[in-house]
Amino acid sequence: MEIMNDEFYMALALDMAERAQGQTHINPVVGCVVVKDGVLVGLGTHLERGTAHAEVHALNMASEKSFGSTVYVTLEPCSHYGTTPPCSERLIKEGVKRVVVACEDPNSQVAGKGIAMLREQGIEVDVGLLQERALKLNEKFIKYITTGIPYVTLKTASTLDGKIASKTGDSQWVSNELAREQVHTLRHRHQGIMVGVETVVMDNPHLTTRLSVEGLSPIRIIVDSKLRIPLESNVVRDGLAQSIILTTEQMDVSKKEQLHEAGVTVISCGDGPRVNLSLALKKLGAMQIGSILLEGGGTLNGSMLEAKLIDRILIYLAPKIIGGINAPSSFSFEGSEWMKDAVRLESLEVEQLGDNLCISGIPVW
Ligand code: AOF
Ligand code: ZN
Repeated sequence: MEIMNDEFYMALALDMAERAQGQTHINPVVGCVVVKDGVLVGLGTHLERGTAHAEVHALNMASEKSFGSTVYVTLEPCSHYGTTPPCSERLIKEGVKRVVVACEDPNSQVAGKGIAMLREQGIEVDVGLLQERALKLNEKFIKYITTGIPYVTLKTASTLDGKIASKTGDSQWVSNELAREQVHTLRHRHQGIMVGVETVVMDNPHLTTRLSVEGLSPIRIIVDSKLRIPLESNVVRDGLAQSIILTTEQMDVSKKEQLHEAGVTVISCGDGPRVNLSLALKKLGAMQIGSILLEGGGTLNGSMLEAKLIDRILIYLAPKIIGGINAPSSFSFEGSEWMKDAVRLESLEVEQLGDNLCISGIPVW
């Protein structure tokens, strides 16, 4: 049985925020719980960018019971006039007694000012409860708001010998159904999904989110330096989500026109033979794409890794060995001469999904 204490309520606020991942655009996910005289009186979650913040929903529900209450919030209440007025001001106006905050808001417009505003008014503020969980929950938001560059999660599914397809190119399926459902949840939680043109040519995927419930499909981003993409491919024709093609000045200009007519956005990233990936991420960030799920193949995964543009790596491992000297693998790049130069992952997590494993970690650059 859960013991009732501060953590009990903060965990509820975090649970609510967790369920809203993927639907707040570049905004963070935030949960808020209001407790008065030993009972829950208000609950709120930020649901969509441009609409009420978590605290506002929770305080509206608590109404006059907000006075003298304790408020649990997963992110520092804001202090700025954004789309909505500052939450700190609202908490002060309602006369709350105590505010428990899981983590500071790294947005430079807030960054401690919200907490300071509350303390100046004599409200007791405790910061840092379940902080680690709160920071992980908003890792995408934190990267994007502090750098303007999208957070990139690399996902790959391979056999135990690191292959993502057989020597004939057969890749259906490497991982099991549970793992594949988790990947669709990941798609819902990212604003963009990125693949290389080779994947489009080989598999003609839709790159949409397909779950037993409805989900949000990410913007499809295809890296294609020469505009080799077939005009009849699903990502060009299906109209199921927006598509962006990243290319170079060496692109086929007439093809660009045709893609444009099909409703696809074509962005030139440098004049080299290959797409300048760090420039590409800057441009996507400027378009308010704050998170990208990178689904390879191996060449693009390798290039993104070499360019140090990956924030998290998720590897689904199926208990299979397929072999094939030329069978494609998760990461295809020049590679290091020495084991000491390998890219290492830290903050490792391992999850078992039936007979598959998911290994997740943060690359150390
Ligand atoms: C909070 N509670 O529920 C959220 C906060 O575009 P706006 O006006 O919604 O402002 C977004 C910024 O506000 C965002 O970058 C982050 O700093 C903060 N989000 N703050 O007190 C919330 N979603
Ligand atoms: Zn706010």
